[in-house]
Amino acid sequence: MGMTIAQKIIAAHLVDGDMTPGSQVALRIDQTLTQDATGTMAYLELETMGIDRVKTELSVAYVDHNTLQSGFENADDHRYLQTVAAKYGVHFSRPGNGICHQVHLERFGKPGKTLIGSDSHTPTGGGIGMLAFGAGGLDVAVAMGGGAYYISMPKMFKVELTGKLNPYVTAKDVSLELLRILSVKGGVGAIIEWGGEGVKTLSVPERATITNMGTELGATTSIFPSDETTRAFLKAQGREEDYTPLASDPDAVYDRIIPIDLSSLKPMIACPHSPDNVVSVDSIAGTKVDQVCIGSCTNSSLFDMLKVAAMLKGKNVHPSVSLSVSPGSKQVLRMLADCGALSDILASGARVLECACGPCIGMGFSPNSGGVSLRTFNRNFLGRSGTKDGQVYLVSPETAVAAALNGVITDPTTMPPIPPVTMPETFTVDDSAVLAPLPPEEAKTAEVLRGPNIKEFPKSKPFADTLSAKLVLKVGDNITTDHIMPAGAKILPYRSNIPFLSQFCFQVCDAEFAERAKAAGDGVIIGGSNYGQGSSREHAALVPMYLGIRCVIAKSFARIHIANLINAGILPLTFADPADYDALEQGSKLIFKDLKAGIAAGTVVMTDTATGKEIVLKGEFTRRQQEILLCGGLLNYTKENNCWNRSIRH
Ligand code: MIC
Ligand code: SF4
Repeated sequence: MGMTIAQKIIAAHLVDGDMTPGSQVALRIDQTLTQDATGTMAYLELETMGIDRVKTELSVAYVDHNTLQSGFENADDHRYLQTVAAKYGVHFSRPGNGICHQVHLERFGKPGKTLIGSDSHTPTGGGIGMLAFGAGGLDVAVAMGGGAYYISMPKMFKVELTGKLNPYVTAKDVSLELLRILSVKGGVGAIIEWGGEGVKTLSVPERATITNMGTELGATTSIFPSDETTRAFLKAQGREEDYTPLASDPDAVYDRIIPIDLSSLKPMIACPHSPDNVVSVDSIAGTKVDQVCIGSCTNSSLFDMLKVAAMLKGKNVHPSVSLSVSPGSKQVLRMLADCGALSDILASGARVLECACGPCIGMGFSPNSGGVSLRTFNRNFLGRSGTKDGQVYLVSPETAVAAALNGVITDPTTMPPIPPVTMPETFTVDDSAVLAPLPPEEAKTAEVLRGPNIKEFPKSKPFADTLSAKLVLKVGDNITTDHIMPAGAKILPYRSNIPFLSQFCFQVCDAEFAERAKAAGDGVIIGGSNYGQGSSREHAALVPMYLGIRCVIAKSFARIHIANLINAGILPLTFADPADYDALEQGSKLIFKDLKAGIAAGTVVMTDTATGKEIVLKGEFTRRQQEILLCGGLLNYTKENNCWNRSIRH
């Protein structure tokens, strides 16, 4: 039987397991990336593993999230990351060089290779045919140490593209349309492959926008074929030798095929507060807009920025709109400057921000109270912008500019035409902001510099056979990691300080949660479906663990978050009968008996002392996951078993 692209890459990297959907596979990882907000934890974890140097083909540490430096904290963390990277054999991309996913695509990604990154949008690399996964920091640390990456073998979905996008209809609209069709949980457990005749009409940056937003579908990852368009992109980046063609076999079998006719699409918009709350732009045209933000790892390529500049050229931003533009990388910014497009953007009245995540993660540029903000980003979760009652909509760069010029939501197809934007034959290549690691001999004596912002890693405890715990929080469906552990300018600098962070846990849903959880001792959280969707931040597991949470029971979990819970030694269980969710009340005392046998058997029985009812819970853990849970988390397990050496690279 023929294979899909993803199956071919998995087969070529399989260290352990069989490729039947749902069973565990262990993959050899060629490349890793970290960013600063998750990276400090990942390198602290790497340091405890007792290895001298990373064992991947390439590892890169980016600084792109925490670039405000409103106190010593970020600057200290940057210095830690720079020195730890130099010592352990990791390349360091300096602050200002750009957003990790954009820079990695431009300078390092390779078709056919595996990549894991401590950021959920790592699948952006699928735009050039990489098999790229978002993961928790600890999984990335283990991969840097040469250990395998474990996933449950995904199902294969294919989006069959036909036709060609019309002017002012974009790759972002394709992503939004798929979110409309599938919802934020529609991709869970699946890899989404993009195929069909329509693929060749899409440039690499357009493909990368689409694979980037596969994360919002909950997909394990997304991938495009590697073809002549990929070759041309790599050649223009001065690295044609990294090209390998990749295609699925004609008789490859997919679990689901979703047809999309590119010619029939319209500009789309995701309304507050979920990326799948999608309607067509024309259906809400005329809504007043206060702010427009262009950038983020989804839409900050040169291709996007040139279209933005062409639309803004000779015009002025509407007086009631504040427009920000953040180019995705130094390469993009320099090329905009060199061709004069930057001048067109500046002349329009836009505020040009640093090449970083910026407003996407609430690092500045929060909207006014109740303000309507149109953003070319990938997430519009409640409160993420830094303004709790801000109304954030997700759009393409073209729809964003149309609103910035008119002051109201505007269907961009009604705007005057712009000349077509083509990909350059040569990009400006300047890797001077990527610092190479020290040679091994020098690295041995090099010092890693740590500031007072870096606090001790919290310790988890192994499970006893009986657990008596309080139900400290009950929440509904689609709880995001932004609810569990918010980010933003006020909190993000403390990503290496779990005790400080803990006071903000679940603050968006329940301001008293942290105090209540601490007072309860051992605690349990009850969630609805798709619990933990969104980011890869392991802080959304480490902080609850620090606050005493031992178990999360939900209707279903998001992929990266469930892995992070297990890694942190928190037991994730689902209801055998989802109706049991309704009967549980916050404040109840819950008793779990025969836990060890239950974890091994995949069924745990819990008594709700408020009603006396016995509730059956499920947790189908692999042998390795059972051992991790029983050790009290991956770090304990890895130390006890010296196991990154077990699943070492072949
Ligand atoms: C995000 O977009 O939510 C982030 C910030 O990039 C996160 C990582 C983090 O929380 O540091 C992600 O997507 O994984
Ligand atoms: Fe940065 Fe936003 Fe992309 Fe996350 S989604 S990596 S915060 S730009």
